[in-house]
Amino acid sequence: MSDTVRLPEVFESFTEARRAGFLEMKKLKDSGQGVVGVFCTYTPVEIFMAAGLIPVSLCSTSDETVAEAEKTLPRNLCPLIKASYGFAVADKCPYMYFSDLVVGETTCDGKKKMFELLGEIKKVHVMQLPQTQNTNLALEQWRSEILILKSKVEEIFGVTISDDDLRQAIRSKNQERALLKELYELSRQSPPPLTGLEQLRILFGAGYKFDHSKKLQELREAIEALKNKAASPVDKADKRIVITGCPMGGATEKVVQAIEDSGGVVVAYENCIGAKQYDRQVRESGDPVMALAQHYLAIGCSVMTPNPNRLELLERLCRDFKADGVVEVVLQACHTYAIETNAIGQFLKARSWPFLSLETDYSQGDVERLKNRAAAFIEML
Ligand code: BJ8
Repeated sequence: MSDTVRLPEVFESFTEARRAGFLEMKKLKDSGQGVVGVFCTYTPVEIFMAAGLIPVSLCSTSDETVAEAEKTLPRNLCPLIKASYGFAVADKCPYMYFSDLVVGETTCDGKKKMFELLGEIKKVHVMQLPQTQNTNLALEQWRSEILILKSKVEEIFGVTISDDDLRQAIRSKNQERALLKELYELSRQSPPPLTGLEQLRILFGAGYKFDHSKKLQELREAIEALKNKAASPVDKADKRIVITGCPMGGATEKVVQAIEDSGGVVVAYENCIGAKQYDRQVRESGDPVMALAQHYLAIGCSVMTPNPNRLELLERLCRDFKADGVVEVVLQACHTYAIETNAIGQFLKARSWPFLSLETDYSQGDVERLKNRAAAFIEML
């Protein structure tokens, strides 16, 4: 890669954020800062921000502790769940260690049962997430769950969260969403100014920067640097791929690598590392708790039935990013995403977008198979 296409230095700090964040978090803890560990995009993190707490993602993305987890959990379980639990029992995740409270939701069956076990070693609060989106009952239930979470946080941390605190947190988080969206939307260009792997690492790293205003400033700098880049690292002829499916980062970079080693470039992530989190803003007017309830309940995850919002977002991304094809990543034993595969394939076929679904886990044992399948798919585009 020549100097003109190499990413500017500001990006290094995003790539290194998860590791560097360990030390930063230790310093924050030493100064008395409260920390809340979270697992899912449905978690209304504004509640913690409004309370002056730091939310941090606990979803582990390596297979380092899967064997440890399998002493308790079944082998035939999603690697994300096994890794998350494994890091907790093995006491190997500093973010889990530093979390004063862990918040989970009743999303998939595996996760909600894992939270019961996690509750034996950490202070855990589980939000009862409705399984459907478009009813008043579901919205009211989710709003009540957010109010329960708010009370729980106030009680545990001895704070009071006012509506104004919530409005301020909503504005701050919206700024972050807008900047991350602006950044990944630069990949609408042809060729995009960064590879899909670089985009993934920035999106992933942004979750491990705990000084919010500094993070926003760094994102602005990163966007400027990308806009001013003299040349792209991507060949204009590379096939433009939108990724959908389970959350990614860490070990699952191997899928992006396989695509980008085969003449493709990932331009957008529909999943929880990307657009699913940052595409929409929380409404800044009216009752802030209702605004949070409406925003989070509308996330298009396969744990919802039915799940039309995933299709709406996926179609929009395919059009906006001029996709040549869609690759779905399904983590092994994730039944809800695996069952949606067929409907997603039909939906895309009806719109003439080629589709490939890849099942994987956090091991490196299937790298060759992924490469072969990605290469065959891209060759056909
Ligand atoms: S909003 S995608 S982060 S639930 S853990 S469902 S992979 S079997 S992670 Fe998720 Fe929230 Fe939805 Fe996003 Fe499947 Fe594994 Fe369950 Fe998973």
